[in-house]
This record gives sequence, structure tokens and C-alpha cells, in this order.
Amino acid sequence: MQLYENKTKLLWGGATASSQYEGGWNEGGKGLDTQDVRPYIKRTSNATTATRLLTQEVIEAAKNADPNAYPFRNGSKGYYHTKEDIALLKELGIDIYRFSISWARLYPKGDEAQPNASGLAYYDRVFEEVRKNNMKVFLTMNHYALPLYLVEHYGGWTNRKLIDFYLRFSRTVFERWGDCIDYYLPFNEINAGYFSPFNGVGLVKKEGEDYDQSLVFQSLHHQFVASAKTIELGRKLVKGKFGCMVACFCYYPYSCKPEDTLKQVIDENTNTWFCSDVLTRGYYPSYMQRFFEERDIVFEITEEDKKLLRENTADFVSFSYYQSSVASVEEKEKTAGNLVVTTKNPYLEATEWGWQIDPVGLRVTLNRIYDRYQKPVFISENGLGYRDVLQADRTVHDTYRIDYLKKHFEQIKEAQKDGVDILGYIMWGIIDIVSAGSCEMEKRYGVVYVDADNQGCGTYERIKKDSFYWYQQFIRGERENAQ
Ligand code: BGP
Repeated sequence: MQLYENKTKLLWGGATASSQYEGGWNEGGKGLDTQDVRPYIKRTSNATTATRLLTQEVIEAAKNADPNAYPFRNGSKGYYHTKEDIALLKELGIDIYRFSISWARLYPKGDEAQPNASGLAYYDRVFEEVRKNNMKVFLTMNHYALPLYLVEHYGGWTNRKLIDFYLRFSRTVFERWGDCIDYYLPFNEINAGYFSPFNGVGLVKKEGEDYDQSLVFQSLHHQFVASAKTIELGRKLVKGKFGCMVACFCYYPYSCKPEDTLKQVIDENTNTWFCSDVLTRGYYPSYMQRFFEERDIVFEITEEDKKLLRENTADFVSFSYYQSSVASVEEKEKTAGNLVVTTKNPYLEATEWGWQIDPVGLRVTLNRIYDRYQKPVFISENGLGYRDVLQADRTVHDTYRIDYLKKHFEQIKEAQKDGVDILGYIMWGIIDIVSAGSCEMEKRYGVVYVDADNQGCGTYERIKKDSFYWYQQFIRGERENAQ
């Protein structure tokens, strides 16, 4: 019996992000952004906290320091390898390239009336190379990197003025490159602002104090409004599709104890679905009423904001998935994950960074997110961060990454059979880049190795890993099967 026919041909892609990839931190008039002041700190249990929840003291220390102590300033030096890198992606054979635009490269302070000509010229080159190589574009308009000037002179996204500054940036993108872009994502992992306020919404942490949660959610709200206004403007100016994105953590209850499942429902609602509900359904979900009341969280939402959110919802929903998580009302052994710490799952293996590898969790997430929104779904980030080793003969045998990808791709196929309308899969860090959580070049995701270390030392030569040839062959096979 044929209930429906899934006609969507899955797009296979790869992703970078300006602050983690470009480097050229002070080239062509680019302004400092929030990622340029995050230092590399040798990993201990709380290093990621120290390097992503910044205080003003840490920011001040960064202003006159050794640039090599700040890995995002070098990234993978993509700024100097545009032609070569996009030719590598073409050789790999991906359908779609996800990348982001550095706000501080286009508007160095963020509040200028006009964009920076050198920034425009750089992205003209990037879009031209991508177009010439016939790849579709999934554009992340803002991927964590906020001009530092907006943080220090406006208070980051706590200030409603950022909505208009962001809209000015968006208009530049639409008018200059709108014809080259297929999918638009206004904000990367918009729920990150809750877990990582400096990275997500540009909030500076006060030494020894927790963040004021009313300011965090006021900032998130301003980003929701900015996203809606960008979609409203974009639909008048360009033909691409507009989406939203959340980091998905795929919560399982630790046991069949009812309280574990209740915790799973609450954690998944507040940590993941809250933001995608607002941007995809167009209104605040009722469960957040209790969440805000129990924490005395108060912030301003105007009637005009509500109208904007209702009338400018996303065309598709996208998410990042790296690992699954566990909800338990009892104290159990913990492990790290993307953005959050979670309870260790005794059935799963974890990476050196503690992230629990769970291909079935991707299928679970695809079913949950599609069932929730009934809108096309994009996997905008997935991949394996690993300490790859460059052999003496300049090869990298990342069989573990091939195994990770193979198992996750199997689950994507299963999810399609489950009836999930999947637009595409975008592998994170397709070329090695600096990790967002721990500022490490040596936490590698790519199918292309970049010869550089956490201190910015190396040739920055690009070297195809075994997984490059595997992914290339996989994509060819997909194309043949689709004919
Ligand atoms: C997500 C970010 C990406 C990427 C990814 C992997 O939160 O959107 O920028 O960094 O996490 O995390 P990490 O780089 O910390 O390994």
C-alpha cells in the first residue's frame, strides 16, 4: 500500500564556518569578533567553559596577545586557499557547500551604515568559485561570530538595536549574492545562546557570577525577531528557502522509571524544541511559561514581535547531530557532548572528547523532528571529531571516520523509509577547521587534513584522508542509484 511517495533526492554536502575556517582575522579591514578573543586552553574538564563563557578580563587580555594563542585567528587559513579548497570540494563531488559569512568582515564594527569593500570582494570570490564549480549553497548567515564592537558598545544581543544592524547585514547578503544561494540559515544552532551565551548571543560573563537568565532569553528573543525579519525581507528579495537550526541532543531516559522519562521530555523541550518551535511554528510554546516562571525569567516580547514570528516561519528545519544524551533524575556518571554535559550511556562508545557515538540516535532525531513539524528536514551538521594522525608518507588512515559515516548514512536511509522528508546531509568540518567548543585544530572532522596544530604551527597543506575517497565514492554511488 502506497501512503505517500518520497520524491526528495537527498543532497550530500560539507560545511565550514567563517570563524573556524577563514583565519585572516585582521585582513582586509575585518574587525575583531567574539571568536578571535577565545584563547586555546589545554583541555581539562572545564577548559571548554573557560574558553567559551568569556569575561571582560579575558577579552582585554586578547587584544594585545600573540595571535597564535587564539586559534580562530588562523582557522585553517581558508582565506588564502579559496580556489584550492573549493576545487577539492568539487573533486570530492558534493552537491552542496555550507559556509558562513563573517559579520565583522562585512561590517567590522557591526553598526556601520555601509559594508567594508574588501569584505565584499572576498565573498565575491568565494561565491564565484562555488558557482563555477556548480555546487549549491547552504548559507549560514551568522555562525557564532559577532563583531566584538557590538558586544562591548551595545551589550550584544541584549540590545534590540542589533536586530536592525543584523537586518542591514542580511540586506547586503541578499542584494549582493542572493542569486547564488539556495538555502538560507539566519542563525547557526540558535539554541546555543542558552548554553553558550558569549558564543551565541555575545553576553560577557561577570567574574564569579552566573549569567542573568532574563538577559539570556531577552537576547535569544531578539535573535528570533531578527530571524523573522530577515525571512520577511528575504522573501521579497530572493528565491532561496529559509530555515532554522537547533543543536539536537537526542535524549533517552536512563531507565523506565517514569521520572526519567519526564526529565527526558522536559530537557528535550527546553534545550532543543523551544527554539525550533518558536521559529517553525511561529509562537512561544506553552511549556516555556512554567520554565520562565519557575526561574523568575522576565523579558520583553511586543505584539509586533509576535506578529512577525507568526507570519515568517521557516520553510525547512535543520539541526546538528553528533551524539545522543541521557536524562536521569539520579546522579550518574557524566560525559561531555556538543554544548552540553550529559549522563553517560552504558551502551555507547565515546570519543576522546566524551561525545557518545550513536548512529541510531540520528534516526530517532529525524523521526522526532519531522513528526513535530511536518516540514522538510536538513541535517546541517554531523561528523566525527578525532585526533587524526598524519603518517610519514603524508596519508591519513581515518577508518574510524569511514565507519562513523557509513553507520550514520545507513540510519538516514532508514529514516527515509520511516517517511521522513530529508532534504540533505551536510558533513561538519569537511576540511579540518578549529573546533568551536574547545578551540582545537587537532580535533579534526575533515575528509581533508590541514597540516596545522593547536598553536597555529604547520604548513597548512591540504591532504586528502582515506575518508575523502570513501565519501567521494559514496556520493558517486548515490548519483548512479538516483538515475
Ligand atoms: C557545533 C557548531 C559547529 C561545530 C560543531 C562541533 O556546535 O555549530 O561550529 O564546531 O559544534 O563542535 P566542536 O567544534 O566543538 O567539536
